[in-house]
Amino acid sequence: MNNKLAFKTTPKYTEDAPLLVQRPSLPSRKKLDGYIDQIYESKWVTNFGSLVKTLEDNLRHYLKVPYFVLTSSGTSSLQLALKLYNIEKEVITSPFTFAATGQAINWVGATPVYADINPHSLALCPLSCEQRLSKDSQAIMPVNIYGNSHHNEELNKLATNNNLKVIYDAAQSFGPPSPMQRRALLNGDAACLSFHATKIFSCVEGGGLILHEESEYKAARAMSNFGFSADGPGLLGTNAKMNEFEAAFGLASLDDVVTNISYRESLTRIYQSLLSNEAESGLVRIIDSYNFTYLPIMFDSERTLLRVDKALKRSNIFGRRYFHPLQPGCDTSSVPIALDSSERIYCLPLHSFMENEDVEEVCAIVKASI
Ligand code: T4K
Repeated sequence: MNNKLAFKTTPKYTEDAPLLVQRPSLPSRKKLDGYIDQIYESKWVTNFGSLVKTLEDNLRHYLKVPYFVLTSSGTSSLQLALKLYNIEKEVITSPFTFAATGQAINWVGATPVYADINPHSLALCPLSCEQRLSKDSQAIMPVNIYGNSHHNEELNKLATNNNLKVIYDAAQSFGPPSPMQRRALLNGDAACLSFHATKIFSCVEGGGLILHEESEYKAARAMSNFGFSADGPGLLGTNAKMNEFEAAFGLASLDDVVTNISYRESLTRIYQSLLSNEAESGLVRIIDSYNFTYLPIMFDSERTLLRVDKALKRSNIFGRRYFHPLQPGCDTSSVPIALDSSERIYCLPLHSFMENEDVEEVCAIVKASI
């Protein structure tokens, strides 16, 4: 092979430098170092230090929510919320979600009952939830999939009419206030956010719990710290605290969230434009992600999805089947829309380290292998 040709066919991504579905957004080193210096000066590294308190306050203001508890992960936020309301029987939820949703319910000794999703929004379907109600139903846990929250008002109404708690799995819902964000975070009793490295706002690991009552805020705060409280002992606790280093990462990252979201929005627009012919002819459907954390596309069949995935992998590009398979223990025959969606949904790479040319590269392969 002549050298010119060899150069031309050198792949853009390699095994050592692949294009991944997500990459963490990293804050400025200078800003982060400033916060780390504060930790070294205070010699206070965990157990509600000043950076955790500052980040908790800043996030409460940023999100415009009444009460906010910073936690160690999205999963621990879900567990705390379930424990806070003494949920130990049935929780109706979506089977089309990350493993943590069903696991948190099982972990507190309750039972997830899976309802189907809406084919357009891919979120929990209120009618299907209603059909799953039983004498043991205690809560509904809608999942704000890709940050979206289309049916939350109806779900909240259903819960109120049936005396159920509503705990949002809002792990994917971080973003500045907007109608979609308000619906995602504020309609129910509690909403649980994740600040994992792959989220639009990250503390490396971390999460948050949004509540509406001061008494619940105090209880959840105490429960996140072994149940210790100024009002005396009595609550069953765990260790779900964030530490000062994670809070430093969060504080240094918070200013960049809006820039990150708009950068990802610009990449999303390029994806939409390059795949518009395929979308118009029904070969793919590009699903909205309100805060541009994900780039989910639905193929016409699982066969197409697998063919595209294989072609991308050959070029060291790694999308992900968020979310496939459905939650373990789910009777898939009772949730046909979730099953069908999960077989055809695929998230293409989308993160702050990508350039326009990366999107062009991905789309060229998708178009060629559809
Ligand atoms: N509920 C829902 C609906 C959720 O989506 C999640 C989390 C939760 C609850 C629970 O929240 P947390 O307890 O996690 O706070 C990732 C995340 O770990 C997980 O937080 C997230 N959902 C889920 C959707 O995505 P995996 O198993 O896909 O992660 P992993 O390690 O394969 O990483 C994904 C991509 O990011 C890979 O391409 C590698 C890349 N990556 C990852 C890390 C950690 C990096 O480039 N750098 C990194 O540091 O779950």
